[in-house]
Amino acid sequence: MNTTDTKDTGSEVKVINTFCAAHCGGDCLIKCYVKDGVLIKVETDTGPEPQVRGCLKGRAAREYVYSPERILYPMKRAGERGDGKWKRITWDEALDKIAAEIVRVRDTYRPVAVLMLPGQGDVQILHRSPNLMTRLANMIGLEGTGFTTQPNWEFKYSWNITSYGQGVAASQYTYGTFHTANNRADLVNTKLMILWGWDPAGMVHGPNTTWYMAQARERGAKIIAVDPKHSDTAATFADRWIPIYPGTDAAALIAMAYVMIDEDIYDKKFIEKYTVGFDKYKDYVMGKEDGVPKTPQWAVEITGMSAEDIVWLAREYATIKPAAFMAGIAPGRTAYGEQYHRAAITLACMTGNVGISGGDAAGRAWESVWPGILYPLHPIDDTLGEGLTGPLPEKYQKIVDERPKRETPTPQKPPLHANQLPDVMNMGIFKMMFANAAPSLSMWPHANRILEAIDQFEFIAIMEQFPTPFCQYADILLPATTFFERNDVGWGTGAPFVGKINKVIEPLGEARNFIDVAADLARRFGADDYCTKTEEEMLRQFAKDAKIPDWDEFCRAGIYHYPQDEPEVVFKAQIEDPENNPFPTPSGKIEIYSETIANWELPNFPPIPKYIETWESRNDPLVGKYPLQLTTPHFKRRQLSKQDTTPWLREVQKQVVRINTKDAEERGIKHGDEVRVFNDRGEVFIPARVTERIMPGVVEIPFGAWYHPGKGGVTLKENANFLTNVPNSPSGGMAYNTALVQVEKIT
Ligand SMILES: Nc1nc2c(c(=O)[nH]1)N[C@H]1C(S)=C(S)[C@@H](COP(=O)(O)OP(=O)(O)OC[C@H]3O[C@@H](n4cnc5c(=O)[nH]c(N)nc54)[C@H](O)[C@@H]3O)O[C@H]1N2
Ligand SMILES: Nc1nc2c(c(=O)[nH]1)N[C@H]1C(S)=C(S)[C@@H](COP(=O)(O)OP(=O)(O)OC[C@H]3O[C@@H](n4cnc5c(=O)[nH]c(N)nc54)[C@H](O)[C@@H]3O)O[C@H]1N2
Ligand SMILES: [Mo]
Repeated sequence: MNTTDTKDTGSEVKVINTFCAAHCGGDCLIKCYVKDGVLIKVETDTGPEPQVRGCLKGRAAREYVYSPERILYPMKRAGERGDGKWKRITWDEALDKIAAEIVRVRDTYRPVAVLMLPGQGDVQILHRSPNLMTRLANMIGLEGTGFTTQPNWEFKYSWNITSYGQGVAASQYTYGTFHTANNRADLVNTKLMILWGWDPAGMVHGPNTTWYMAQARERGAKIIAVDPKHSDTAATFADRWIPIYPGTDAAALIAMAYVMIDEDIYDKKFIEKYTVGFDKYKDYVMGKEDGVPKTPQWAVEITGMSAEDIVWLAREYATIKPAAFMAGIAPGRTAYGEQYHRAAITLACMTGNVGISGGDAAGRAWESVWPGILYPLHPIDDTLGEGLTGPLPEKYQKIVDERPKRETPTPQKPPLHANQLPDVMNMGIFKMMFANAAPSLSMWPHANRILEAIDQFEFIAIMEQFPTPFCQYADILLPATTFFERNDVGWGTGAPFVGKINKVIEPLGEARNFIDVAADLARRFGADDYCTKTEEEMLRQFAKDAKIPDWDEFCRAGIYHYPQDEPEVVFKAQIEDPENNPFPTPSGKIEIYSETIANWELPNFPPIPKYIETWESRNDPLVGKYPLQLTTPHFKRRQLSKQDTTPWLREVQKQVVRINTKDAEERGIKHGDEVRVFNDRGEVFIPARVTERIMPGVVEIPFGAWYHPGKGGVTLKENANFLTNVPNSPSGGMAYNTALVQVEKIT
């Protein structure tokens, strides 16, 4: 931490570097100027390269942290649920009440009636709600009962990964791991970049991604975007934009494989040496298996792409080397999205782009080095610090030990899919809920299910930073700190560094950390050892495990870069020396045909990549009523639902439905008109952006909106998740981008 004098007042201004824990993967350095305990200015990295420069969201931090909307005190409901009327109470009153309700509900009904609902919130190591909530549940006799905690979103434990379940499963069963991306810095070495549903100009996707893209382009790389929308990345970087109907990506990729086989322009040596099962795939692609050759013409009707474009793209990818196929995770967030990811990986093999600099393995293009496989970051699986891992009360330990464990995202033994939770809520099994950083109304598909279930709860307590629409249904609200008010550790997404989240200001009002609240609650149940070490002791241990040489310097700089001669290239060892470095699959090779998947015998999860038509596709009879395909992507100026109400950010981008000029004309809709977007699951009221930057037949509403100003405060009217659909893809992944809707002008 630096201390300087300001010339104007002579009072002391401290400069504290901290690390942005926002859930966008930017992982940026935030330089905070603090005077008299107040954050007065925010800058970003101005140090030597590689700088990790913050985006608009991080730089708007002051408006967020000091927002007049923040929940600052414990409060209890003072009107009907949903009225938004509150009365301030003390922390003791609030926690006594929550503890009493847990005991009442646990003992009157059964432990499973207490729903402990943790969300991810900010991305960090120590203050991670799921682990902390699970430990609390374990300590007070709630665990082991099946439904008590929302399954953790991490691969190893969960029966759901909201962001990229399909991508993780595809990578896991094809490569044997889901760490499939090169360090982002390696992008500068590519000659061709295919951005398949990948929009890092909006979604960040790791520190400095667009900076590396700019360098690649300056060196002459060709960039092509395949996406239903002309995204900001396509507009800024791409030589060509090729629109495609949502959920049909596998068909396009399979047709590209057809072209490569038909024209004999694929890398046979690579296929032979490093993969298994290509013959079976070839039989399917060429039509030997089912009598349908997957020609470019076959894919035209399905995808909306022209045959010429498919042929052109296949030739470009097969002949320009090295080429990075950046397989976005949004096309995977569809019904049967696993097939898209598996088909993309297969193309990366057919073009020999795996394990080489400037190439890409075409697994999910997301934070692949997380949690530190390629550099020595403390494995996130063990994120509970030592001070948080003591024994449980004996009578509960047995239940936890006997609980069925799940090791894979296979559909075989689901305890409960996160997506089923709202339906289970509606069954009246839960009688109370304690939520922290909770996945909210703006996050779940078919969100009306949650509103319908609210009355099933006799008691709801929510710990939050902001009074989200979900909070309006709470009986007790608890104020949470932001990451500016606590210490933690974060990490670079696809970049070899670890960040130090430094406490910049004291907690506002009576905001607290969940660890401390959980410890206080556990104490009310007679457990004094919820957490036995201090924040600093635990973080110092993490730093030691992560091989960070100098703790004080780490705290001062806010970041530690691991020395690297050149960017990591994933699977380099497997490609250069396969004898000694087999892929971590059962066969030791890349499994285009997967025996593991075959053994599941699931009709919609074939062992080779295949195109499977989604539900609510353009051929569904439902198009008579709801003719438009809806995508619900993330939003540049928000972090998921967070910061939706930050005024500076609201000025940047408006929440709208994008609709193509042709579709708008047919409906008499003009740019800026208020429209109703609806289907059988719900409706959304939102202004229209009439544009050529989305293809005809597709409309887009970014998810995460919860606030609509000027209409009486909090409303949910722009929330895309009233329209999305519930079923999961076979891997357990969410299908947020598979839904049909109609749009009409509000007259
Ligand atoms: N600014 C910001 N950054 C974020 C986030 C945020 O909320 N805000 N969220 C973070 C999180 S948690 C995640 S998981 C990631 C999400 O990152 P992504 O999933 O990559 O982001 P999206 O914006 O949903 O989608 C990216 C692109 O995919 C396109 N797309 C949608 N459906 C399809 C399809 O079926 N086929 C094809 N070819 N393209 C399709 C969209 O039009 C969009 O241009 O972003 C992270 N980064
Ligand atoms: N339709 C559609 N829906 C989607 C997606 C999509 O693409 N389309 N994407 C999905 C994806 S990839 C994701 S990751 C999820 C994310 O969905 P959510 O988990 O709901 O994401 P957030 O909005 O980040 O966080 C939820 C709440 O946590 C609070 N919070 C943040 N930090 C803290 C903290 O330290 N303490 C406490 N107590 N509260 C905190 C925030 O204020 C916020 O209200 O959404 C999913 N939903
Ligand atoms: Mo996500």
